[in-house]
Amino acid sequence: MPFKPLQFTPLPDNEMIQRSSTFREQLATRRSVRHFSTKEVPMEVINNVVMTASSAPSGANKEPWTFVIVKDPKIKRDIRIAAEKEEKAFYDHRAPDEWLADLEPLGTDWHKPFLEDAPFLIVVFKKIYGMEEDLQFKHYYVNESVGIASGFLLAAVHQAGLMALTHTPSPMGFLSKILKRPENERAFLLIPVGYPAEDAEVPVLTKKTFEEVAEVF
Ligand code: IYR
Repeated sequence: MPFKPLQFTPLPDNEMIQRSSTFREQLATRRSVRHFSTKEVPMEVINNVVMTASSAPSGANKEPWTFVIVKDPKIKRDIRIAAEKEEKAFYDHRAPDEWLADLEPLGTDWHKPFLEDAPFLIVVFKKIYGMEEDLQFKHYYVNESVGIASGFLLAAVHQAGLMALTHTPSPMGFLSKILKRPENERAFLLIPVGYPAEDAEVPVLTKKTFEEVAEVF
């Protein structure tokens, strides 16, 4: 593998502090929404946010992910029907009481209209191993890698001025079938992207403080 000089311009402390603070404030306004508008979003934005995600670091740079972008209303409908079937079972009997109690403040239930309303669903698949032609090769730190890429994706969607939801219907096997994924791929997250509905509301949540989430030695 050839190497090249790193392009790097150091910033003065005051500018670093200013930029990190501005970014913190911008990202702190990100919210998950569950009520999407059907308003169209340009495909180019989706292309950009997916390529931001795909710029993430990954184990041995294997980029063990596929972002399946769904805009076809018929496929979105199939996904909604299959997801709601699993979610109904989850809310009706699969979920332990403690889990349901933890979800109570979020106001979620098995109805998932956002799977049809949002103009785009980005389904993130992790590749548990690589496959080229018929040859299999190893991937490393797949969950970490795909988690980081998904974080980049959420930040990029927010930066673009749009909303996303990290949705995890459980189990997610139906997504492999509907989206015809190969044997080496497993659904990781289902992320509707779009504008919020005009009457969208979000729960009042608090975030932990620096002292609660960090330790300094
Ligand atoms: N998958 C369900 C339940 C759910 C689970 C967690 I953890 C959440 O933070 C939110 C919802 C659903 O999407 O409703």
